[in-house]
This record gives sequence, structure tokens and C-alpha cells, in this order.
Amino acid sequence: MQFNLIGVPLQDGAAQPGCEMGPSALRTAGIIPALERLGHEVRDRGNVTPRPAQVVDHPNAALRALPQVIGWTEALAEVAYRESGTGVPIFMGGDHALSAGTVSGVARRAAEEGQPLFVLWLDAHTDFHDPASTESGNLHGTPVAYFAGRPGFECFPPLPHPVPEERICMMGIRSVDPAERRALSGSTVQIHDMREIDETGVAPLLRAFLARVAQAGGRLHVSLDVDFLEPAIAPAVGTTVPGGASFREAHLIMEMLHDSGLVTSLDLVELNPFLDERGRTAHLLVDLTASLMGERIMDRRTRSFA
Ligand code: 6HN
Ligand code: MN
Ligand code: MN
Ligand code: MN
Repeated sequence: MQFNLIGVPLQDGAAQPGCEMGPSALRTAGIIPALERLGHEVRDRGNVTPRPAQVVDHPNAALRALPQVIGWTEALAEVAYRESGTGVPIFMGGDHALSAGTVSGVARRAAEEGQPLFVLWLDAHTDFHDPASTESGNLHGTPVAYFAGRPGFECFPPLPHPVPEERICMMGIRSVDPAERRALSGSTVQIHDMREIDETGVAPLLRAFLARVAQAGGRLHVSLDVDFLEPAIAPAVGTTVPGGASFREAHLIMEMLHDSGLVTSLDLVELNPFLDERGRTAHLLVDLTASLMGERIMDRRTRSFA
């Protein structure tokens, strides 16, 4: 397979600085050789530069870096559209605000090729605020509502191909703000929160979703937020919530995604290397990406840190 690696050093959507180092940490942790070892062709397309920020006014005084995030969304929608035309793009974040642009771009590509786009959102959070409802003002809490085409994003770039809410599946959820809960209560977004994962296990839930994607002849964008994972195994994120996915739950999801053959694009987001412990979170993200792209348990060797 052909992978197009795209660095997105965006941190304006998050409260804590540090995510701009995410792409460098993933490269340092060996994401390129990990994919090459699996027989894939990898092209590192470098880092994205945002469009210049324009002055934008918004009544929500809590909003942070709105012009900057709009500039990133514009640039990323274009890059995602282009890079999804020649291979599987892997967007190395950068905070989760980047998904407004990446999903917008890959949705345009899917629409042109006549396939419905589905999104698997792996996150502790639903990121379903709009610019008016966010209390923190951090725009990484808003991308899903944007690419679903919800109202309130008039200040953002127009969205040619919104993703219908019934094609969005969230797993790992365990922190939802009241305004997000209200918006989701009338929505067809499919949510498997941690309680449901505890009771049912990830496999049956994911299997049912993948069957739906396959049945529709769809393609699948996966968005992996570091805080989907249990903080004890993935400390390098500014928004940790206890009770996340375990090491094996996360790998099993990736292994099943690989076997499905449905994944056409991937976001790796919210890695804050400034908060990491000797690169362990960056290494875990690289290992999860390898599982998603075909590494099998029986081929895995013990990593020795020199
Ligand atoms: N993320 N709901 C909280 C907020 O500030 O709006 C947390 C958002 C987290 C964002 O997961 O990418
Ligand atoms: Mn997120
Ligand atoms: Mn999150
Ligand atoms: Mn042994």
C-alpha cells in the first residue's frame, strides 16, 4: 500500500502547548520504518502550513485562536483532498481541531469517487461542541460537529460534503459536556461509551460497525485521539481521563480494522511529546499504526530500548 504521511503541527485548538511537536515525535519514534517493514511504500510529504489568519469576530468571548484554526482547516481540507488521491493519508497531529479539515477533504474525495464516507472516532471525548457552545473555548472540542454539518460554523470554511451523523461511530467516550450531550441526544451519531465497552467488549461493537460500512460499499476514516487510551499507558496528552481503552483493546481495534480492508485515511492526534515519558506514548501510537496497517501479533518482536 502507498502511505502519504502528513505532519500537522497544530496546537492552537488545545489549551496546553506542545502538540506542535507531535509530528516530530512520531517521526522520531519510527513511524516510517514501522510501515516500511510491513512492505508498504511511505512518502513523507512534510508538514502543512496553515493559511494566513484573517480577523474574525465571534460572540463567544471564551473562544481561543479562532482565526488560526480556520486557517488550518482551509489548508488541511485542500491537503487531505489532494493526498487522498494517491494513497492512504496519515495525518500526524497536532491537536484534534485538525480533523475539521482532514475529514472535510477526504469526504470531498469520497463523494467524487461515489463512495459514502464513514468515520470511526476513538476518543474519551465527543468533540461535538460548536463555536458558540464551547465553554473552554478550545476548538479541538468542535471538529465532529463541523464535519457533520451542524449549524454554528458559519465563520468556518464552507463544507461541501458533510458526513451524515449516522455514518459516525464513536468509541471510548467517557467525558461529555452538557451542551454536547444535548446536541447528541437528538442525533444519530453512534456512541459506544466505556461502560458499553466494559460490558460488551470492543470486538462485537466494532464488528457491527464495520459490517455496516462494508454493506454500504463505504470507505472509512479513523481518528485516534491519544486520550482514547488509558492514561497509565499513554500519558502524553493534555486532556487525560481515567478509565480509557487498554493496550490490547486498542490493538484489537487496529487489527480488526486492518482485516476489514476498509480504512482509507487516519488521524493520529493530541500527542503532546512535552508530557511524554521517554517517548512511550509516541512509540505506542507507532505500534498501533503498525497493527492497523498489517502487523500481526505472531510477527511482533520485543523492542529493546538501548
Ligand atoms: N479533544 N469537552 C472539553 C472541551 O474543552 O470542550 C474537552 C475537549 C477535548 C478535545 O478530545 O480533542
Ligand atoms: Mn478529541
Ligand atoms: Mn479527547
Ligand atoms: Mn518470554
